[in-house]
Amino acid sequence: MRVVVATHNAHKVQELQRILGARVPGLELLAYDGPAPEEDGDSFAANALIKARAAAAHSGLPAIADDSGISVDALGGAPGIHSAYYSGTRDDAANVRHLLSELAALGSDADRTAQFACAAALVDPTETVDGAPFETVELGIWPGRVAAEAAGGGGFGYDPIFLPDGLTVTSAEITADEKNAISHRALAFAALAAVLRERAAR
Ligand code: ITT
Repeated sequence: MRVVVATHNAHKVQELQRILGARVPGLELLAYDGPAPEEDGDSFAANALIKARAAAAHSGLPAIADDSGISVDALGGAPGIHSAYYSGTRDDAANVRHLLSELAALGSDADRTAQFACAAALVDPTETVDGAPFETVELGIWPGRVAAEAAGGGGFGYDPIFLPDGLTVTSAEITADEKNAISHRALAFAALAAVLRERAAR
């Protein structure tokens, strides 16, 4: 089964290859090289569907997309869907610094509870349902806390400051296989893998 991956984030592509490759036999993931749509949805699910719809319309093939981010309770859920540009740039290190300084401004006893979220969308223009392409979206949540300082060289984005519940190290200090077994992306795309497997078997 050939599926277009509607992301321009190379780290996501790597993780998706590992997560989906192990679960969907015969899956061929193709890079999306078309224009990026405006991500103006008000949720991870809405934005994942916007990206998958654009790639499906452009390619005529089933397309999957990931919209994800970190939400910090004490910051009212920020940066949430704005995670990629929280500091005003796409720079991961600048985004991490900005998040740490926003939390520091709340004082040393601020609640550091946070969660990663990932919406995994599939849009398949080869099957129409009520006149529109088939589409579905799955959500994965990874609970944890924001660390006092960055640690670790693995992963990407906010991984160096995310302490997953149950671990004493950040998600940048565990292996790629460990992260891909328990992350928000693993949960969302494991659920989507079941949908892809069922469709590939038809
Ligand atoms: P595409 O829209 O092209 O897929 P993007 O990087 O712009 O790529 P998002 O809008 O979904 O994607 O933003 C996700 C941001 O959230 C990402 O840039 C990271 O800063 C952060 N993020 C998401 N998943 C993460 C993870 O597993 N580890 C660390 N940070 C993550």
